[in-house]
Formats: sequence, structure tokens, C-alpha cells
Amino acid sequence: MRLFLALEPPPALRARLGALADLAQAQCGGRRVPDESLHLTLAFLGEVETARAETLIEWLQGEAPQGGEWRLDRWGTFRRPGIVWVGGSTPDPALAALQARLWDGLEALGHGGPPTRFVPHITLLRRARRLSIEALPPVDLTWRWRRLTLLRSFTLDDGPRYEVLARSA
Ligand code: 3AM
Repeated sequence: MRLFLALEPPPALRARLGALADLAQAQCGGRRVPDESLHLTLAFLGEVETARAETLIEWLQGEAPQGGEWRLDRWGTFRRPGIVWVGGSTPDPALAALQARLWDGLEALGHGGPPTRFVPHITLLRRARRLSIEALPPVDLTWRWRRLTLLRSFTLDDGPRYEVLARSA
């Protein structure tokens, strides 16, 4: 199964991000991520066998992140897949530390290694037709995050769907 670790926005922030996704879609076209799927990926694990997934679930349930506040204040794009996202204009040390700590744990469990570059972001659109984010209104939101979620990704005809497998303490 295809797994990744992420932070899930609380409901009020999810709704705000959904409204931004609507604005972005009106401007840029493409496929809007449904509100319930909005997330910040910390570690993409790829295909994981069932037995290893069970180990991961136990490990995650024993994790208790301290949490932090992430300021979301910029739009961004990943050109080739046509992704439009929101994220932070300056690197966030708490998120970077969380990501590094997670990968230490994941590597100890035998899961690959971290990507060379970690750009924390929340994907709002995929396959955007125009990456014209300069026309979008300014963003300034604060995300008070703490719990981690292990998600399973399914690919459907109209895009990915996610199932929550476990959460940290
Ligand atoms: O959180 P976002 O939407 O930016 O694009 C995939 C999604 O990113 C990414 O992992 C997240 C959950 O599916 N993803 C998919 N395949 C990947 C890969 N091979 C990948 N990230 C890195 N390597």
C-alpha cells in the first residue's frame, strides 16, 4: 500500500484553505483538492508491505510531537505537475526539525531516506492550466499543528483519495 505521513489541518483552517483552493481554481484551472484531502506531506514512503505498515502504525502511535505554529503566507507552484500550493515564505525550523526527526525514526525502521529538498506546502490544485498565482490575493494564515497522521493513498480516476491509518499521540 502507498503510504505517507502528514499533518492534517484543523477544520476551520481546512475551510479557509478550501476557499483559497476555489479562488486558485477560478484563476488557474486544474483539479482542486477536496477539502477533506488537504494536508501537509512530511514523508512520502511509497509502497509499503502490510507487515511493515503495522510496525509503522505502532511506531506512530508512540510518537508525541511537541507541535508548533506554521505561518502560511505565500502562494507557490511546482511547474511540471502543474501544482499550485500555499506555504511559508521563510523556512520553518520547527517543521524542518519534525521532518528530520521523523525520517530518523523511519530510517531506523528501514524506510529509505529523506528527499534532498523539503519544501513544506499544501497542494490546492493539480494539473493547473495557468500558473498565474501573481493574480491571487495575499495569504496570511497560522496553523497550530501537533498530531501526525499516517495516510494511505488510492489513485482514482478523478485524483487521489486518502484513508487515515493511524495518528500520533
Ligand atoms: O502533499 P502533496 O500533494 O504535495 O504528490 C504526492 C503528494 O504530495 C507525493 O506525496 C504526497 C502524497 O501522495 N508523492 C507522490 N509520489 C511521490 C514520490 N514518488 C511523492 N513524493 C515524493 N516521491
